[in-house]
Formats: sequence, C-alpha cells, structure tokens
Amino acid sequence: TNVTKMLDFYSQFNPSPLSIKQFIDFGLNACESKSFTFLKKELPVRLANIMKEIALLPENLLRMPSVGLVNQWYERSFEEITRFEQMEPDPPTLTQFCERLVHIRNRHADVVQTMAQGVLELKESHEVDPGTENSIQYFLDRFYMSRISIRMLINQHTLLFGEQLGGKQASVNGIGNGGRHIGSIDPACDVVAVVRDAYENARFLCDRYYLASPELEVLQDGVSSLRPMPIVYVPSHLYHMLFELFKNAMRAVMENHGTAPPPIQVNLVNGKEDISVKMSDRGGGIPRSVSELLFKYMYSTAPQPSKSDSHTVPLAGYGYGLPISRLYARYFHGDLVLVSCEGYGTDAVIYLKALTNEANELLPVFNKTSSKFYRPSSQLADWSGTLNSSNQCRREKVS
Ligand code: W6P
Repeated sequence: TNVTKMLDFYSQFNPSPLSIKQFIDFGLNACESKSFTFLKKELPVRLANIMKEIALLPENLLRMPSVGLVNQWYERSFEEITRFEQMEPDPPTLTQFCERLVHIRNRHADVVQTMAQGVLELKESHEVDPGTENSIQYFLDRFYMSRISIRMLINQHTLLFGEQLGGKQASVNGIGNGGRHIGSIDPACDVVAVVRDAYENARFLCDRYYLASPELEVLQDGVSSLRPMPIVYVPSHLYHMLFELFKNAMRAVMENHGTAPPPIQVNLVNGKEDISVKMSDRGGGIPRSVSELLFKYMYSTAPQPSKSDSHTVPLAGYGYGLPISRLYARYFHGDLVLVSCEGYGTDAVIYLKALTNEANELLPVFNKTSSKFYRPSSQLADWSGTLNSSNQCRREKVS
C-alpha cells in the first residue's frame, strides 16, 4: 500500500536529535513555518523508525490485541502527518497542523498503559523464553524513548504556536510560569522547588496509606541548604523522575520502620559536567539481584490493583515507573542509577547534563544493527553460570 511505501521511505532517514540549547534557540526565534517544515519531515521519520521496530516484535506479542491497537494508532498518526508533506506553510495549513498535533498527542495518551497491557496479555497466554524477554526489554526502552521524544517535539510546537494559551505570547513570555518558559523548557528550573513539590505529592499518598511519612532533608554539596538551584531543564521530566523515586523511597522507609521513620535526604550537586541529585533512604535496601529487576518491564508487569481498592492502593506498584524514569533521565544524556546497601537503605541518583549543548536527545535509530536484536538466537554463556541472567547483548555461536 501507499502507507507501506511511505514507511519504507521515511525509515531510511535517521532521526535528527536536538539539544536543549537548540530547542531554546529555536524557541527564542520562534518561527512557526520553520517549525512546520522541520516537523512535517522529522515526525514521520521518528514514527517510521519505531514502526519498523514494532513490525519486528515476536509474533505472539504482535498478535496481542493491545499491541495491535497501539500499532493502529501509530499507523493513523503517521498517515495524518504525512498528509502535510506537500503542503506550503500558509496560515490555514499552520493552524490545521497544530490542531492535528494536539489530536495525535491525545490519541497516544494511553500508549504506556496499553503496551503494558499487551505484555500482560502475552505473559498470561504464552510461556516467554529469556530471549524473547530480552527482545521485549530492548524494544520497550526504544519504543518509550521514541515516544518521549515525539511528545517533546509536539509539545514544543503546540506550546510555542498553539492557540490554547494564546500561542507565542503565552509560552515564551510565560503566563503563570514566571515569564521565562520556552515551550516545556524552563531556563531557570529550580531543582529544589521540583524536589519539594514531588516530595509533597508523594507524601500525600504515603500519609494516606501508612498514616505517617518520612521527613525531607535537602542538602547542597552535602550541607543543609535553603538556596534555590536553577538549571536549564524540562521541569515535568524532572518531576516525573523525582515523584517516582520518592514513592519508592517512602514505601521502603515505611515498610521498615513502624514509628519514627528516618528522613529521606536529597543531596544536590551542580558540577561542571553533571548535575547530580542523590536521594538516600534508610528503608532497608534491596539485594543487587533485585535492583537489576526493577528496571525490567517483564518483571514489573503485574495486573493493576482493582478499582475497588482505590482508597488503599499501595504507594508504588513497581510498575513501569522506574524504567520510564530512567528513560527520561537518559533522554537528554543523563542517567538514573540505584545503589543499594541491603540491610540499610538505597541511594537513587539522577544525573543530568550541566551543559545545554551536551544535553542532546538520545534517540533510537532503526537499522541492521537494531534489527539483529529481534532475531532469536541461542544464548551461550561465556561466563560461568551467567546464562540468561544479566547479559545485555545477544550472542550468536560462531564456529
Ligand atoms: C528501595 C527500593 C527503591 C527503588 C527506587 C528508589 C528508592 C528505593 N528504595 O528500597
């Protein structure tokens, strides 16, 4: 079909990663027709690259109804955007384009849940071998990263040029955001304020479930501090990561201390290359064998607690929260790592790039190398007793 041909065409191009600096420079010279011209090519390229990978998924996963649904959403959105291919950036087209992007963003709102449902459907209907599990892990990291990046592009365009907030005026000059946001980027995003906000909201859930909660101590360079720490970043991404980490830390602390829960400490350090946000809990820690698993989608996939339990939902379900938080960190070349001391507590560190020109989007590229990861192969151990446990890469026997 025509869509198949278009997919083949657009998937030949590599996605063009942008840095936070480029997003800002572009936002400050905000030109809607330039943005349109860039996106009407770049969005199909990013969509096509990941759609080609969806097509390579293990057949029994592809057959799951939820995965089929997600695939349809991608096909529809790809088709809708490529309709703009030959169009000139005149005012009615620009308006239509903006509206279409909002529509597409809404269509894909539940992709994470729906994909998780698909993995659940697979688990409940098939025995999943470790090779397949590996392929699914590899795919979901790339798939969700692609989604984060596409939503970033759509958010920037609609916030800069959309009508909802009064367009450019509202999002560059910032109505209700201190007058400095550039789309979703805050050039003076106060890490301390985001930490406190995420803490307060996690604490609200914690109090409701455990009837108590640990205090927060904020440090800078290891000493107690009340100073703000402004960085150039997307506050919603930072909030997402911190809220997830706080929920996990609070749960661990509350499950391990009846009364007088020890505080959660957050130490902020602004280095030359990295900004580090270290959250330390004294929640008893986790063994190393478990900390690896916390980032695995297959391990984290469990049925949602039923709606009737909604007043007593556990604080953190170990859903896709941690793996996706790590993707948010990695998206601009940061990272999220867990270092635990079993029997004591856990440190979770968010690393962010301190320099906006080094904070480049990290994007999955579809090519021969990536397709290899979807081919089944016999896994042979080259370390004693490590087969199927933690080897990230695939080994094919060469005689
Ligand atoms: C734990 C397990 C965990 C995961 C993520 C963040 C903090 C913590 N603490 O015990």
